This record gives sequence, structure tokens and C-alpha cells, in this order.
Amino acid sequence: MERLPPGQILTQRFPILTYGEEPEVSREAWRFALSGLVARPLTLTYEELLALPQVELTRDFHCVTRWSRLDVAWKGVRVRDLLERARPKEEAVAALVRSYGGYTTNLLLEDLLREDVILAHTLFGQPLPRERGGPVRLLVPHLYAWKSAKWVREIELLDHLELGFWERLGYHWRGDPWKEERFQEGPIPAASLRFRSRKEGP
Ligand SMILES: Nc1nc2c(c(=O)[nH]1)N[C@H]1C(S)=C(S)[C@@H](COP(=O)(O)O)O[C@H]1N2
Ligand SMILES: [Mo]
Repeated sequence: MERLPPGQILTQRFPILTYGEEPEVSREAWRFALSGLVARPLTLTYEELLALPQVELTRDFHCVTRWSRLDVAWKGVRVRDLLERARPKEEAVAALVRSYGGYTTNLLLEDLLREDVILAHTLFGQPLPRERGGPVRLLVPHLYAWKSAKWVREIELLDHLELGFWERLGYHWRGDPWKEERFQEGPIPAASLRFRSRKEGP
């Protein structure tokens, strides 16, 4: 199977890409919240995250600026497991992810439910370094890497799509590298705004 999505170039390096200041968040201070349209909002400390069932996975990493790095080894906790505990309400269709430092990105709930979407705290067997988003980042390996929010702080479930930082600046609302969804061309399809249009429709 082809491993390199269209228009991507393989790199042996693993560049660090951060927009703006790198936040400093200690393990002790780190808190994560699963909020919004859930029956049971959830908050986690770093210690509590480590006490949950852990998964290890190796995935390729595709940046929209056209570099791809193969076989990155992560360890963390499935977001799906956290969602199961928090119990999304029926009208939840999307999420806005917030990071320490102010970065945001949007995702569909169905993308967060994939089994290889994790809150990652370990990279190649080492605690996730600060510049990589340590202590904890989101990993969404099936979408462009701008979705993998470093220094993740909150996932808020919503009944509509609220665009994140790069998406508001013109990046694609979803960002599938296999479909080369780099930039948003034209309006966002209504199907992705399903719940809002149902409520606001005729
Ligand atoms: N909080 C935050 N998360 C972020 C970014 C950022 O600037 N801030 N950059 C994104 C982009 S564009 C990419 S390609 C990856 C890069 O991750 P890396 O620095 O570990 O290679 O992080 C993503 N997550
Ligand atoms: Mo990126």
C-alpha cells in the first residue's frame, strides 16, 4: 500500500512546527477537560491519564507543508475511551480542541472516535518533550498534523462546526491528506453542519 499521500515529500527528519510561543506546562499543572455536549463532563490530571488503559501505536505523520515522517511511535490514552466515559449527547457532531497557549483546531466527533486517536504522553519511549507538545498532545494520525494539537487542554463537543486557528485562516475544515484537503476551496459542505442546519432550518 502507498504510504505517502499525494503531494507529500518523505523526510527522515522530524521537524518541529509551532506557531508562536511554546507554552510551558508542567505535569503537575496540566489539566485536561472533556466538556460541552456530554452527559458527564470529565477532567483529568497527568497522573489520572497514566492510570487509564494505555495504547501504543506507530503511525505516519503528514504535515500540510508537504513533509511526511514515517513510523512515529506514540503511547497514550484513546480519546474514544474518554468519550465513552463522558457520554456525548445525541446532538454532538463536532469538537473544538483547545491548547495551552491559545491554539485551537476543529474535528468531527466521528474523527475523534477513531481508535488510533489518542492523548499522547510518550514519543519513541520517552516522555513527550515540551517542544512536541509535552506533557500531553492530541494525535490524529489520519488527518494532517495541524489537527494533532500540542499542549492539549480541552476538547469541547458542539452541535455545529466551529473552526480552529488554521481553519479560520483558510485551511481545510477537515484535512484528509489522502484527499489533499489542504485549503478550503468553496463553502463547507452542509452535511458537516448537520445538526445546526436541522435546528435552524425550516
Ligand atoms: N498547540 C499547537 N499545536 C500544534 C501546532 C501549533 O503551532 N500549536 N502546530 C501543528 C502543526 S502545523 C504540525 S505539523 C504539528 C507539528 O508537530 P511537531 O512539532 O511535533 O512536529 O503540530 C500541530 N500542533
Ligand atoms: Mo503542519
